[in-house]
Amino acid sequence: MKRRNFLRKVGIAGVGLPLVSSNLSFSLPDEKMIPAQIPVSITTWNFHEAGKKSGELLAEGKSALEAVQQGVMIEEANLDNTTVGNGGAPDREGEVTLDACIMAPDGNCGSVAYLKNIEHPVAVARKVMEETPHVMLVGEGAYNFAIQNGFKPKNLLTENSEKEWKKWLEEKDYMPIINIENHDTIGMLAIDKTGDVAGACTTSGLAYKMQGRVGDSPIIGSGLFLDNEIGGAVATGMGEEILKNVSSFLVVELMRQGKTPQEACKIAIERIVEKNPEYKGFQVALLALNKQGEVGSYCIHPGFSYVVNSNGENKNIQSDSFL
Ligand code: SD4
Repeated sequence: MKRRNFLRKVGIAGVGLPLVSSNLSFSLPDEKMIPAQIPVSITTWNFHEAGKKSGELLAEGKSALEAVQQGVMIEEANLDNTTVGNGGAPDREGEVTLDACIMAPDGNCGSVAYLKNIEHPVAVARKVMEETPHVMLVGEGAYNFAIQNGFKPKNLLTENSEKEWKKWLEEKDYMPIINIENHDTIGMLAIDKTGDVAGACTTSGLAYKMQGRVGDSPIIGSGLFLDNEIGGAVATGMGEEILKNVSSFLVVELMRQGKTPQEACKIAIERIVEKNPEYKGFQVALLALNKQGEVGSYCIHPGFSYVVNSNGENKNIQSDSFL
């Protein structure tokens, strides 16, 4: 199958494209730059439990690094979430393969990709960061490293995900209704009481992807990037487009140049749109937090929302969109 058709036929299924017309109107707040009180965490989509967990840890005085890791691990363990961790949709061979990364305030980072049978890839990514001289381990090497570090192997393909995959094998054009059936990749950024910024991103990637496919989520600069002096950004959506544009890095660099998180996300989404005339066929959403705790987001299609946790409270906010 030609690449373009593959992206059109399969890609949309896993990347948060809502099956709604692009001119659907939304009631959006006028001011999209959300100032939050520090400590703060922001989380892609409507992952309230993850937001709450990170908020509780931050309130206790835990580090931003700990808060983002523990926060996203909630979704890795959530069997109802078919795009992250345990219960994630498999590739077209029926295997669940996971991608994740984590980044610390000192700029250190760790990542795993194409990791099978381990429920918490973000925890393995953190071990890679802290206990190896490397940034990224993939496939068998990542798995062996996890086992050596005490992680237990686990079958991550749930009955439900297997059933859906078999249905897809028969029909090939079945597309889940995104934002309803799927909850998508979790990316999280946090600022702790000391003002330090950390981030994490974890996913099972595109549903029914080709064997060996790795998206943006474990790639530092694409799925996640931060600079403790500036702030951070995370991405969700069509990984191939995020990779091509190194979008999270771009957002942070734009903030470095003085853009607000909202302006930076908008410019980075516009870059993707400018470069690919087929932008209506996929979703990309970017979410950013600057050092002052200001939050912004922008996406191609309407339908992306995110959770801001500060002051013991979760707020779910609809992102502005290009369409
Ligand atoms: C990927 N970016 O693997 C991920 C998928 C995703 O919302 O974010 N879905 O391409």
